[in-house]
Amino acid sequence: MQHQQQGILDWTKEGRVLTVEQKQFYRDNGYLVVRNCIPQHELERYTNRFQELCEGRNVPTTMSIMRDMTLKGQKLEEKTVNKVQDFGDDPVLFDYCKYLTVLDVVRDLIGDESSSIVAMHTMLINKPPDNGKLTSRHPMHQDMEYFCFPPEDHIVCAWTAMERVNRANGCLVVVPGSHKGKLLPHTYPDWEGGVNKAYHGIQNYDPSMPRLHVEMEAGDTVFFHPILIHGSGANKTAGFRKAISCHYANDDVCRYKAFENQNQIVCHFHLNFSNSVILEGNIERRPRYGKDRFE
Ligand SMILES: O=C(O)CCC(=O)C(=O)O
Repeated sequence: MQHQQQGILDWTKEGRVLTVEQKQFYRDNGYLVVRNCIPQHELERYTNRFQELCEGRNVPTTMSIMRDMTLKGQKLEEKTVNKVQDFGDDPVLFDYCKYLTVLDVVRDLIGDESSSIVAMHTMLINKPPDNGKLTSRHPMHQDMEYFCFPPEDHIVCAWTAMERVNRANGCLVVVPGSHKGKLLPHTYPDWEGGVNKAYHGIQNYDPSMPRLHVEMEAGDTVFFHPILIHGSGANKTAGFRKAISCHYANDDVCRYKAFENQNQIVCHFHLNFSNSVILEGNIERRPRYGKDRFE
């Protein structure tokens, strides 16, 4: 991790909520599972709100609701929607990004007590039962493919299981330690049944790399580095597999850089802290070539 030497990330120091061992596990493996981060009643609020969004109720104009590619043209409903993206203007779903049990871990991993943290990218990923085409698979990729606000070590994703996730319903799969490598070239995989929009995968991915299925209970959260190679398998069960996620960046360190590809995302949500209490979270969109955050 290149910025370690700058002293911002001190892996030898106990965090606010993480132990030195947990921090070092993240440093060495590029991911960390924290059990019981989000309580069941909150997960139920997010699930209910997702179901409302699928019915088209009070959908913020800034939000994208995406259908599985094999179900294009079909009515929006829980079994056709595979992703809700950019929920910064949704008061219920955005509560997830402000949840302090998550934010405390985020600050331990990409900053410190006084760091200013921004929520950069938000998703609720729904895997309906696979319809036989395996389109619920997510190819192995690195999230930095989509982001243009380095340095990577000051970005982290929090991904919370909204129900039990395991191999059968398509839990996350990670390649431990792969965050120590570089951002690799990505493309759409050449899969027979097709692949969902923007589900890019690493070109010439070597499937023999040792990988791990991250099985978790509802409310457990995996935090992972944006260079970590990860993906998820098909949901082969009859139930849904939902997860909610937010990518955070340390706003004191990360800066937008010139666009290299059009997939990169430009919008972020400020989280203002005062003694660890969130005062407000509001969406702020920057023009593609915004000035002050530009390198
Ligand atoms: O939730 C999933 O199945 C995969 C999500 C993911 O890897 C991503 O959106 O980057």
